[in-house]
Amino acid sequence: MKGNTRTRTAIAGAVSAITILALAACGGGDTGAGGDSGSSGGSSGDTIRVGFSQLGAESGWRTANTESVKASLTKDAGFDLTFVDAQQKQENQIKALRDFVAQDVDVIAFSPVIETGWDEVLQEIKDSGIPVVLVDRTVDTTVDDPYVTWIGADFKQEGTTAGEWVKENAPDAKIFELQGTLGSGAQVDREAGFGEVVGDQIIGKASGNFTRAEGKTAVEAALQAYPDMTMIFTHNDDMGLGAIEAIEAAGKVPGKDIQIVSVDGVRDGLQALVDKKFNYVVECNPVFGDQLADLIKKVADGEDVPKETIVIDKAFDQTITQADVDARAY
Ligand code: GYE
Repeated sequence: MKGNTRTRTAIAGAVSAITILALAACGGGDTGAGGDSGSSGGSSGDTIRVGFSQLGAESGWRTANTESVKASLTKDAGFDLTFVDAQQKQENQIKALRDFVAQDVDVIAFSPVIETGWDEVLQEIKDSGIPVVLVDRTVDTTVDDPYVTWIGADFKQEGTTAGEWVKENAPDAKIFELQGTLGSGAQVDREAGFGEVVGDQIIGKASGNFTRAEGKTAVEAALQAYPDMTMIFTHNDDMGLGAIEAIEAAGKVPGKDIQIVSVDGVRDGLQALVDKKFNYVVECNPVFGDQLADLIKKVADGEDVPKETIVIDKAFDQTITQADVDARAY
């Protein structure tokens, strides 16, 4: 049901405050309850077998997220990780999830490429008794209580933050919206948040599937279809970088003739901001492997975890410096 996604959005603010405190407590206070992995109950002291279905490798964000997950779920940290890349295909993810059930892993983690279409496999996982940790994107399902915990960003807030910058800095802009993978949590919620603030300025939309190549193609077509556009709101940096190529090929100046507002904040995106080709970037932080590892450990041990952990984002304008970009870890 829609409930999962909508509920998450509605209580995001309250949950993030609670979660930040919880994370601070874990980071600093490992001497107590969570720290003694050798002697307490559950799977403490044992290797935790994790099946992780990553949705793809479509963007700089995704690459950084995969690296972060792999760097945290290591053998040394007590994990036996099976990592499967679904290449942005839901059927590949469903197959991977069924394989994890057959392997009887301790915990299944996955980042769903789109929100719907998971009912059957989520029910199968539930029947197997294996706990699910949902990562990054969200699901929209009829299955009751489909996951133990979710970690990711507040996509709707990211869209709202982008919209507020536009409202303040370019209230007359005619905007083309470059959408991510249609039906993905990141697309649905960023679009909703942005639309609530500056929906009346949008003159057209099309999807670039979160990739640079498809973003470029979509903008080539949009430049023909909407010759009066003065701004692109892109749901990620990679598509925005493709947009730069299309705009320059059409003899226009990105960042001036056509402003670009983006989400993610990967190094190439921030470089485009320093180069004045992007105008504003809302961060979506992909580096949460350590928090994920913590959650998975607790889930495997049967400890209580928050239903949601919201990863904190920032935003950048053109005052960012080259030194800031060079210091970026991803
Ligand atoms: O913004 C985009 C990636 O789900 C937050 O997916 C993620 C999005 C991210 O392809 O670059």
